[in-house]
Amino acid sequence: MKKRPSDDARTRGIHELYAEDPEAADRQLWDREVDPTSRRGFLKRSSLLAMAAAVGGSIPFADRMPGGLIPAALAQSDESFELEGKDGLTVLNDRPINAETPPHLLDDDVTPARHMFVRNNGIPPAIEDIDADSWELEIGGESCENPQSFTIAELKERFEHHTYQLTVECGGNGRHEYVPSASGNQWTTGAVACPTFTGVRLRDVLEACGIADDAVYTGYYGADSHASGDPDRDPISRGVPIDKALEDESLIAWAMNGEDIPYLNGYPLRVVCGGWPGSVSGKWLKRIVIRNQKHDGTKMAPPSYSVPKHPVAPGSEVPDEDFVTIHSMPVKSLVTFPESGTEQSLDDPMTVRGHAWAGDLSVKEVHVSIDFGATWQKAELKDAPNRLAWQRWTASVEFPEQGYFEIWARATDENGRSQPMVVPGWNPKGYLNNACHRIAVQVA
Ligand SMILES: Nc1nc2c(c(=O)[nH]1)N[C@H]1C(S)=C(S)[C@@H](COP(=O)(O)O)O[C@H]1N2
Ligand SMILES: [Mo]
Repeated sequence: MKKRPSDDARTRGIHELYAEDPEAADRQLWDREVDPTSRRGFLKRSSLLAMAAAVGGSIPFADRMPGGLIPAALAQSDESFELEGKDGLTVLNDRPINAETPPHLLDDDVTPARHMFVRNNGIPPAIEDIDADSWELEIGGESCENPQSFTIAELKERFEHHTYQLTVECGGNGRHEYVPSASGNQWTTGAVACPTFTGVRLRDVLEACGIADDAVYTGYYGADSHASGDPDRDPISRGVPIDKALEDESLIAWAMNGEDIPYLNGYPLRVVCGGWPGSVSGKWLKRIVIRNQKHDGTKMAPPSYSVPKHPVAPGSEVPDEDFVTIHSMPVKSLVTFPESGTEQSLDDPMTVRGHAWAGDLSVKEVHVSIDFGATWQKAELKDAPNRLAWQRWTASVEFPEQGYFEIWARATDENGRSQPMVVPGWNPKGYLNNACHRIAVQVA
């Protein structure tokens, strides 16, 4: 898909680096991390968008700002860098913008928009270029019998509306714990959320456009552009096997928690396929293709969103043919209350709670431990409000004496698989870390 040509300051310069050494340019753009507490070097190659979001408004003279300048609004403030519309998120990278949610801010049953993480692979469409009224979604591809376009109003009018609460977790959530470390955003635990999404079934729309007998896969294209500014490159274009696309819960959504989808989460339209790596849920959705082969868009090929077929020793080089694409995410849980570091009185039992999820499966049990996994007590676990939503768990724990304790949580899926207590199988890109989450408690 052709992208809007980029002619502004944010991409000048990097073009030349791309021409000389595309890999080095990619590394610079994708892998640079920001220490959110220092802000040193924070805006070196930052986009106008990130800067505007950071200072809380547009910057009329942005094209005159020297590279590397830290806006005074940030340099003179002690507040940590905040994204507009997001509250308390930790920014891992500002170009592209990537921000995760501390666990205690994920305590709500339904994740509020302000607490949903942001994972951008490229530069989102400029907000002033987005017009929801004229936005068109195109359906095509070689296995589409009757390609068509729909405005959002037409989608709303022609198809039944559905609302589901859906777990979206980045495949790289937990990456920071792998040794040797994998390149990419060093997500800790916060690249997961479970808001509600409202839209139409992907199935209904694809069926209206005719799914040919040879259809095996779908692919999406969004309106964001590649960080290099190259209009012929997509930042990401992934998809799912046709069976996953045709599930009841796979949506083309225009609303999150009953409101417009937040800009950074894909306004005005996105696809959501819960339980799979977040990367299959395309934001700023412009086009869906029905494919007669596995989709071959950007970041479909290994090592992207792929893991070795067989366990490998940490640090191994894995040839492309030994990778498989990640489908369902593994069983996992979070302790969302209390916040790690809490002080607790020895006299009182403590309420602990969180969420558990298991990709396409449901969670059967959650256990908690206060003695580093030596003994476990069963938590109360609720059913999910619908398939592919996380499940609330709660436990009451009593401490035997004063001192430093950790609370560990471990979920088990319907097939009997549990979370590992240590970091699971190393893989080159650091995906699928579902090790038990733990929090610290001081009992006095
Ligand atoms: N168009 C587009 N869609 C995208 C992405 C992107 O960069 N561009 N990132 C993907 C990835 S890797 C993830 S984990 C989810 C994150 O969704 P969120 O940013 O709304 O939390 O969006 C996915 N969809
Ligand atoms: Mo992701």
